[in-house]
Amino acid sequence: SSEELDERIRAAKRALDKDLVILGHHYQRDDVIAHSDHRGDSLQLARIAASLDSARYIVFCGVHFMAETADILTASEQIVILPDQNAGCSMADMADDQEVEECWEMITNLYGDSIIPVTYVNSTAAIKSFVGQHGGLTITSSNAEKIFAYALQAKRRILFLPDQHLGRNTAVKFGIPLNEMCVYNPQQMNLEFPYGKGDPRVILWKGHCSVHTKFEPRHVHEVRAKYPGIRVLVHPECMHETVQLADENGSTDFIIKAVRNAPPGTKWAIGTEHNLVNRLKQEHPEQLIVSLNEMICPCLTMNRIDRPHLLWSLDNILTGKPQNIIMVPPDTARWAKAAIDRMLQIS
Ligand code: CIZ
Ligand code: SF4
Repeated sequence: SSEELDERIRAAKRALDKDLVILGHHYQRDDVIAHSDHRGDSLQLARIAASLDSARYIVFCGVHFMAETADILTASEQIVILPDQNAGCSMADMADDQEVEECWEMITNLYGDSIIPVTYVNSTAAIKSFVGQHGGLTITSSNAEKIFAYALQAKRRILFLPDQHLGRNTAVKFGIPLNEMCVYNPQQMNLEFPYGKGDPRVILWKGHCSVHTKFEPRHVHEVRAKYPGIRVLVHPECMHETVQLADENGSTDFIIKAVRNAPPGTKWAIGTEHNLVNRLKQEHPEQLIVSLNEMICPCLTMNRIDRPHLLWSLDNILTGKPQNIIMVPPDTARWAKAAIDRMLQIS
């Protein structure tokens, strides 16, 4: 039964005691978050992972690239476990290292050494490593503006991986015109100029989040018609046109704080992952909170992590046979860490 499952997870946690830390991303199911020792967004969890020097086992309830980052930032004797190996991220999987090599060759032929590569943390360790090797750095949605400012000072152009929307929305905040952004299409191996052809300052990889792109401009119009005075709050992984119409946009942490700091009676339509919107709804009954798109599903890969997988992971540790260990090869990890460390120093 459900109570039995919770009790078995609690018992396993007690048995492992200080040897275990469970990290939970804000997009996880409520019943998994209930068992996490720390919850956070990807930047917060990366920082927490880096500070955990005593825990031998880190069970990461989130997606694959986040567990890779935790492995990169923790000591070599610490073991990072992802309860379901199939919990990937469709956005991260939209850029593979071979394709990025091809892109880099093409754009450096066109624009010489005027380009700095920047990758969203939602990318594989191999992509972070490529970026680290080419003098670039990682970025999260909560430090995007600081990192962009740094990158634009370092070079004339940015190659932004793998989320075109976060890249475009951040570049707009810097006053870069839409026609000075192009999109690299890895299937066609060419540059597209969806908003007209200027001299590109930002080359956006043609990737997207399958969850956040489901919030469309029409949803903003519909929700405003239905709830007069409602504030629309979205994540910058949403399309530019949606972000432009919203009242506010920002990272997971920004969204949580905006709600936490709002007075009772505030009305919000939130455009981000379903589990997080639902949790905010439960935690703030004094406000009216709706999803910007009520038809949306949770992030399917985040949702793969459930209590049976969590318990299975803990039981495997207890029997001395940990499974689903995430181990980034040392060479990849070294360069990926260089890209992450540059970001952590700046943000
Ligand atoms: O996976 C995502 O979409 C996000 C926003 C992760 C994070 O924690 O920044
Ligand atoms: Fe990836 Fe989007 Fe899911 Fe985040 S919400 S893990 S970016 S697919």
